[in-house]
This record gives sequence, C-alpha cells and structure tokens, in this order.
Amino acid sequence: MSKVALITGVTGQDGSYLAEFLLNKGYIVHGIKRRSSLFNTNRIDHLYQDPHDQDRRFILHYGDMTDSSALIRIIQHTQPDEIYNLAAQSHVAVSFQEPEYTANSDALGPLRVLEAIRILGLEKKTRFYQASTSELYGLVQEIPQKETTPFYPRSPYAVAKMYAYWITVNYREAYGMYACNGILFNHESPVRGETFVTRKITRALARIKLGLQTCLYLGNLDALRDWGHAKDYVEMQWLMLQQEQAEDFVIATGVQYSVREFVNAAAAEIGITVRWEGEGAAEKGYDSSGKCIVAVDPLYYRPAEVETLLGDASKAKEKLGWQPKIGFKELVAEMMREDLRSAERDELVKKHGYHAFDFHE
Ligand code: NDP
Ligand code: GDR
Repeated sequence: MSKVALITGVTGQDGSYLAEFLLNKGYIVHGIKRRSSLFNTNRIDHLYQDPHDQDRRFILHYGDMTDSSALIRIIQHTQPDEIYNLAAQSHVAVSFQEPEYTANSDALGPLRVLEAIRILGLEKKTRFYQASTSELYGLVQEIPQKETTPFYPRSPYAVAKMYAYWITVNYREAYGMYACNGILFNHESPVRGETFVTRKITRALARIKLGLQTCLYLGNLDALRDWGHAKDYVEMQWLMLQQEQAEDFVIATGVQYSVREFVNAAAAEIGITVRWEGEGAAEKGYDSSGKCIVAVDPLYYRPAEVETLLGDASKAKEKLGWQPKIGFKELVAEMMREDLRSAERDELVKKHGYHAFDFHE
C-alpha cells in the first residue's frame, strides 16, 4: 500500500520540491491550493495529473489555512499518514504590513491542522511536520544557532511562527502525537518567490545584463544569512517524519554570506564585477563601464531587522544522517542560469514589440 501525504502550501517553493520528492518515493500526494483569480500552480504544473486519469497519485484540493472546516474536510477525505504543513504568509517584510492575516494563517493555521487531526481521531495515525524557521532566533542570543538556542522573534511573521512552533511541541507532549518542527534556515532555488532577496538579485541581474532593466534596488546589504538549496531541505522534512520518535531539528549549511556577497557571487556568474562605493543608504554598485547597477533604497529596510543567522545542524547530521549536498556557489549558479534563461525569453518578447514587464519589489 502506498503511503499518503498531504502537503499544505503545495504551490510554494518547498511544496513543489517536496511533492516531486514524495511522488518519486511512491507516495500518493494530496496538496492544498488556494483559490486565486489567476493560475497559481506554475511550480507544480509538471506534476499535474488529469482528474480523469486512473491511478492518479497527485491530487489537489481547494483550501485555506484560515478555514477550519475545509481543512477538516480535506483531512477526513484523504486520511493522510503524513501532513507537511508548509502553507504560510512567508514574507517577513510583508508581515509588518499584514500582521493580523499573518498571525491567522501562520499561527492559527497550524493549530487548525493539529485540531483537525484530533477531532478526526487520527492522533495515532497521522504524523505532522511544521515548517518552523530560523527567524525564531531573530535577535540572536548565541552563534551559531542550534535547537537549544533561545528564541527572540523580530517580526509579526516570526512571532506567529513562534506560536506555531510551541503549539506543535504542546500537541506532541499533551496528546502523544507524532508532531515535529524543522527549524529551517533560508533555502532558495530557481523557483524561489521573486520578492525574496536571492531571487530578486538573480532575476534583476539577468535583466540588467540583457538591457531589460537598469538598476537593482535593495535594502540592508549587510544582513548575513545561511543559504541552502530547497531541494536538499525537503529531503530532511521527509526524514524527520520517518524516525521512531518525533523531535525538532535545525537544518542549515553552517556557512554565512551577506546580501552584498550574494550580489557579487551572482554578478560574477554572468561576467560582471561589481565595484561598491558609499555607505549605508548611499551605497551603490557599479559595473566595469561605470554604470550604476545596484543602489540601496531604504524602502526595503525593515522596521526591525534580523542582522545575522548561522545554523548548527549537528543534531540532524548525527540523528538523521542528513547533510546538505548543494553548496552556495552551485546554488547561485543554478539560480542565475535559470533567470538568465527567462530574461532571454522576455528579451525575445520585447524584440517582437510586446511589453516585458519590470518590477522592483
Ligand atoms: P512560499 O511562500 O514559496 O510558499 C508558501 C505556500 O503557502 C504557497 O503555496 C502559498 O500559496 C501557501 N499559502 C499562503 N497562505 C496560505 C493560506 N492562507 N492558506 C493556504 N495556503 C497558503 O514559501 P516556501 O515554500 O519558501 O516556504 C514553505 C514554508 O516554510 C513556509 O511556511 C515558510 O514560512 C517556511 N520556511 C521557509 C524558509 C525558506 O527559506 N524558504 C525557511 C524556514 C521556513 P500561493 O502559492 O497561493 O501563494
Ligand atoms: P528572510 O528572507 O527575511 O530571511 O526570510 P529575505 O530574502 O526576504 O531577506 C533576507 C535578508 O535580505 C535583506 N534584504 C532584502 N530582502 C528582500 N526581500 N528584499 C530586498 O530588497 C532586500 N534587501 C536586503 C532582508 O532585510 C533580510 O535581512 C526568509 C523567508 O523565506 C521566511 O519565510 C523564512 O522563514 C526565512 O527566510 C528563514
């Protein structure tokens, strides 16, 4: 009998990699997608199976983390062995603009799923994975950060995720459920959302290279992050649900770079050397011909910033036998390559008189 998994947030970066990973392992995969006025399934279209196909193993359901009754109905219908709770308003900067919605989806959402498991009497059958985050460490209390490092969240997103973290621990302790947190540090890929800093950089540099955009505007260039590859990290999400006992794990590469270093690395991939001048909000990056291609815009500063994150994944290495396979350079090269390819498509579109759109978010 195939195992059954349910993924919330299946249309997101991690959801798409995880769905592919589980399908390759022989799972029947159910995913929850939100209703949208436009198609929002780009990342999983290659996995789509027609509803009329016999033996369909990838099945989508409409639902929302703010809608308990839909969640209960989907879990009742699918009877999953494993639930991967990846759905969230996942943008830290946006959470300052939509704090209440972020709390509803990111804090109460996981509670709704956990309660659904209980209401349906599936506590002993269904294993639960919560997408926790290094943002919990916020104003860091210890370097590097590990499972025992105290939390100090610095955004409505991180505060909501802190509730989610503890409610997962609480349901494990109170009801004996197999429920665990993966405390994942930043992970990226060619399908990373376009407004997260890595993708914003690779996308913009590709467009600048082809003359589709003139300048890349960024916020805090000094922020330090521990960046891994999403493809590596979803394997760990699965491993965490295959243990004898549910436990929480930090997942990270243990190497840290600044946003400025990410720009340098991505630019180098397409033959551009960035020369930096100025400081703080006046800092600018120039190409070899003296053209300004990067500038700081305080619009992208956050009301409270997380300056530095560096993870220690020793526990995962030891207990799960997990190790990241894809390094920083390879990650940047892959993202740059894919964004160059899509900029080339846009260039072609523009050449034929159509509008190739640009944005700076
Ligand atoms: P994405 O933003 O790419 O994906 C988020 C997913 O959640 C999308 O499928 C989105 O749907 C869905 N979603 C958002 N709000 C709701 C809602 N109210 N109801 C149902 N679905 C909703 O995030 P990632 O894939 O990068 O991250 C996955 C999870 O891991 C998130 O919970 C994130 O907070 C967490 N995380 C991510 C890290 C990272 O570096 N990527 C690190 C640590 C934790 P739609 O496509 O319609 O927008
Ligand atoms: P983060 O990722 O906040 O770490 O959350 P993001 O890529 O948005 O920011 C990383 C750092 O870069 C700085 N920065 C900018 N960020 C964005 N988005 N846009 C800019 O123009 C810009 N300029 C500088 C930020 O200030 C920040 O310091 C991600 C999300 O995936 C969360 O869901 C997840 O929990 C954490 O990673 C771990």
